[in-house]
Amino acid sequence: MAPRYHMSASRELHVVVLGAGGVGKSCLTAQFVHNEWIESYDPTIEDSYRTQLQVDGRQVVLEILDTAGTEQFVAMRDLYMKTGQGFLLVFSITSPSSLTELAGLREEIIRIKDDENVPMVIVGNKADLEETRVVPRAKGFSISQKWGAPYYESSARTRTNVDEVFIDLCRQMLRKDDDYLATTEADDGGFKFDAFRGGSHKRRRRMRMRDHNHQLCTIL
Ligand SMILES: Nc1nc2c(ncn2[C@@H]2O[C@H](COP(=O)(O)OP(=O)(O)OP(=O)(O)O)[C@@H](O)[C@H]2O)c(=O)[nH]1
Ligand SMILES: [Mg+2]
Repeated sequence: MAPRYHMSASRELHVVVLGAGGVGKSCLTAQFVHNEWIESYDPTIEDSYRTQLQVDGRQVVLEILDTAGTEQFVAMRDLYMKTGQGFLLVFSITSPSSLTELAGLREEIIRIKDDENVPMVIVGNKADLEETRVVPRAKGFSISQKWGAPYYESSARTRTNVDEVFIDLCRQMLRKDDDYLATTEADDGGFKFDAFRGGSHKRRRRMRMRDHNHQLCTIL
């Protein structure tokens, strides 16, 4: 039987937005949370936002951490990679090095969380700048397939695919949580509460096998 206790309650999910400096992390977050476009560039140290939304009829509270792309501000990385449950890996389609940088970030997340199936979405931002595109859509897509994560091209300027990337990530995080709760219920044959989500290594490894379903490329 499906666990009833978390279907009605609001779920709190921790999202971390990562990527090189200037790719549009703050603009994507500001569009998603406040529906506003920011033209100026003010490098982030670290900002967090809290917002509520419905995903597939379920109430979700998102805690979004907008991180620093600039090297000098990255000291907190380990900590937020540990606490984050889902990651938006953002690059700019106008900067090939920003895509290259994502590989290292992804490896770090996997290492720190000791989990190869962390919810992630790969985002090629600034898709409105088609005339200065240097990363072909096919390249972004093939990397995301290799990583087993969905790929979206977005524009914070035109608000294209902004909601979609956050909602996709929410779905992945909810599914992972549901899987975990179902696994612990099946293991122990009884009622388990959310507080058990931290889980043991053994359980996390088992979940890895169950989560392998992304082949998505979403274009404009
Ligand atoms: N044309 C266009 N410009 C964008 C887009 N997203 C962001 N920008 C611009 O790019 C610059 C940097 O955007 P930010 O969102 O501050 O970049 P960031 O990734 O948060 O940068 P850091 O905080 O330094 O890591 C700003 O001038 C934005 O206006 C986009 O989708 N299209
Ligand atoms: Mg920023």
